[in-house]
Amino acid sequence: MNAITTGPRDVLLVIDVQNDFCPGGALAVPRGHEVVPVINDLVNRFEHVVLTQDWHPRRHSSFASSHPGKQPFSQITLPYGPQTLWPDHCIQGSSGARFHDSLSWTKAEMVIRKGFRPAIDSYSAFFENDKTTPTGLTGYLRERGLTRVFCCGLAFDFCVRYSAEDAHAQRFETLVIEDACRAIDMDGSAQATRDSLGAQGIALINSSAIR
Ligand code: VGL
Ligand code: ZN
Repeated sequence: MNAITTGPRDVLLVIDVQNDFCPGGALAVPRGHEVVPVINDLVNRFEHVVLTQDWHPRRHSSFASSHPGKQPFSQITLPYGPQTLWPDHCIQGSSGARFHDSLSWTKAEMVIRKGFRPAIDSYSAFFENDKTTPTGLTGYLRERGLTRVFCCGLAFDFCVRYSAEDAHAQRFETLVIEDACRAIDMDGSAQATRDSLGAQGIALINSSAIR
C-alpha cells in the first residue's frame, strides 16, 4: 500500500470506542480494546477528528430485553426491516456508554450521538437503520469542507461497515483502517464486510500507510 498523506480536507471518524464494546462491557467485541493505542496514534496524524457514541435510552427497541421471549443476537422484523437484537448496551449516561478511558478523545471537534430514538437503531454514523433518518453528519462534513473520511473503531462488521458504506454513498472518498477496527463476527459477518466494502470500491488500508 502506498503512503497516504493526510491533509486539511481529511477526517478521522472514530466509531463507538466505548466501554460496552470492550472486554468486560455489555456487548464486548473480542479484543475491542486493542484499537485504542492504534487510534490514539492515528489521532496525531489527522487535523480533524470526529467521534461517534452509541447512545440508547432504556428499553430501546434494539434490546432483546424489550421483546418478551427474545434472546440477544436473534433477529426480528421492525417496521423499517430486519433488526438484530442486542444485550442492553450504551445506555445514555451509563459508564458503559463512556468512551474507553484510554481513548484520546480531546481533539475531537464533533461527537455524533446515534441510536437515541427509541424505535430505530442506528449503526451508521450517517443514517439510522431505517436508511432515511439522517444524523446530520453529512451536512456537518460538507459545511466544514471535509471530503475524505477515514473510518475506524467498533465494530468493524456493524457500525464501521455501515458508516463507511453510507459515507461512500454520500460521495465522500472513504477508507477503512482495518487494524484500527475489531469485529463482532457473527455468522461470517467480518468476511461479508470485507467483501461488501471491496465490491463498492471502499479501500481497506493499514494504519501504517498513513503519514
Ligand atoms: C454496534 C451493535 C449495536 C456497533 C452498536 O457499534 O457496531 N453494534 N450497537
Ligand atoms: Zn447499539
